[in-house]
Amino acid sequence: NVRLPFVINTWPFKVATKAAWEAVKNESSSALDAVVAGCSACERHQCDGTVGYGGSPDENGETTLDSMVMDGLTHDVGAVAGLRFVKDAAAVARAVLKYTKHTLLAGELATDFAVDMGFKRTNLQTNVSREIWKSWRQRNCQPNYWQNDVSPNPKKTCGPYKPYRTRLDRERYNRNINEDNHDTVGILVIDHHGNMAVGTSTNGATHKIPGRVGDSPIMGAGAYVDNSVGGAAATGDGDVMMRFLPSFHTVALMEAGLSPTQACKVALSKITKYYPKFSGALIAATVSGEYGAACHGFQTFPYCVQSGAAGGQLKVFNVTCT
Ligand code: SD4
Repeated sequence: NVRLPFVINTWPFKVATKAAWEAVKNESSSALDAVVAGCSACERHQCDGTVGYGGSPDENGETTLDSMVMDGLTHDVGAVAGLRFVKDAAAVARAVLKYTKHTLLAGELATDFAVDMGFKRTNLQTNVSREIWKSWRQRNCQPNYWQNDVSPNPKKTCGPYKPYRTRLDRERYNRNINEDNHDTVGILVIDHHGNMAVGTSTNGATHKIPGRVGDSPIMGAGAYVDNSVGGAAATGDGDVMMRFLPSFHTVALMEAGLSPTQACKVALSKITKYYPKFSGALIAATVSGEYGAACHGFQTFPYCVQSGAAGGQLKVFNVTCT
């Protein structure tokens, strides 16, 4: 098939496209390995500071990683959520897929698994992430956020959080997710044999409450693929998006006959009905290499495509958002 192989990914993360393309170029390589190669390249390059180590510090200043990979041929999935102290989230997600019967491992115990699998335990903080965290703390740990501490030297801590959060709190939190700190890499690959795989990798939302997991490692939300139809991947405000399983929905809509672009638009419109101010985007492709994207809440959404159909040329497209 002259259209193959095929790579599409969110945002102008060419480093991810190129790595996935290089990995899938030769006949023997698999879509799944190419997805991991693409995500791993972004993790190493800290794409936009929102993928990999040293970005999006949580309220304690720690960077944790979310990632999933899914194989469209077998329907196998591996994922990690809130992975601590390990840089290679996508490769660990693949290890979950390959070497366990489980689908999703979370937090510190996912780290233990990763270390058992030979991944290095290391600090994910950098000077940059420490600075982001420090300036956020200075801006946000106002006296009214302090604990009711009557000692002469009250401890300046943020929180503690009440079990409820007001609508206003939530809107303020959602405003933290904007065009400056939003970028999950989501990659979809079709290999020479027509097999598809998808994957995501992100360090989530900046200043998140420790323990928060986004949409990216949740199958059907962050990404989804079915070899007989196609696949999709999402980026944006994961707290909202995961409530609608937009990647699964997009694939279901393509199965019902919609084009990838139409399917992405309809899946997003389901979300905007309830959350008109949310921001997010979807990319999608059918198993025959037809592709598209849609977005809401940003001005434009760039995404990358590299395919046999275009002679292996890497192209960046820009979608205007609703
Ligand atoms: C999250 N969806 O954790 C991710 C972040 C992201 O574009 O994609 N931003 O909510």
